[in-house]
Amino acid sequence: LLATACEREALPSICPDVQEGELVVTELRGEQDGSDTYGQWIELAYTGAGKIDLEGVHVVLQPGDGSASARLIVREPTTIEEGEYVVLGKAETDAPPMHVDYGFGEDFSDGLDPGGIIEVYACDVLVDRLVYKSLPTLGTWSFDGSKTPDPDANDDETCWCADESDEPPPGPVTEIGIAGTPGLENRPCE
Ligand SMILES: [Ca+2]
Repeated sequence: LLATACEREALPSICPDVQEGELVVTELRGEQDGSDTYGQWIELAYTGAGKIDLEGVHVVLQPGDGSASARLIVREPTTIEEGEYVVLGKAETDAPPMHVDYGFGEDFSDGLDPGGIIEVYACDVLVDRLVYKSLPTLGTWSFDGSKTPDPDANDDETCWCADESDEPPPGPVTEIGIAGTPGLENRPCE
């Protein structure tokens, strides 16, 4: 068998209509210490107008140690409306948990690197790029919720903080761990 036999093919024909800066990385949840079922995820805010479908969006994960990058692809229709957030989670595509909008576990089963670079592409448009240095192992790395999600402001590390709040997301509690705010506006940094 070829080493690449298990890799799924890209979807080059789908170019989502997303321009530079219209999707902004707002929150990251990496590997946790202790009991956790929320899992790892990447939250994006949509800063454009109307409603878009993210199918075909590629997210490239470049580890900070310079090792090989990974690529995950949104392979199913995943809509997001103006001012909303979408959560791409390391979960099964067919059965993501409630707080995950799209599960990328079939593309990428490793964990998020503790430090690295995340690039969001719509075909050859680099929509957003984030460099992060050290994900918290309790809760999430969170863009300051007192600021409007912005592709330039999120380049400024001082606009980020760890969200370690033990307040669960609204609704029935079905998961264990320090959740952060998946799919919701972030908490303000203090
Ligand atoms: Ca959030």
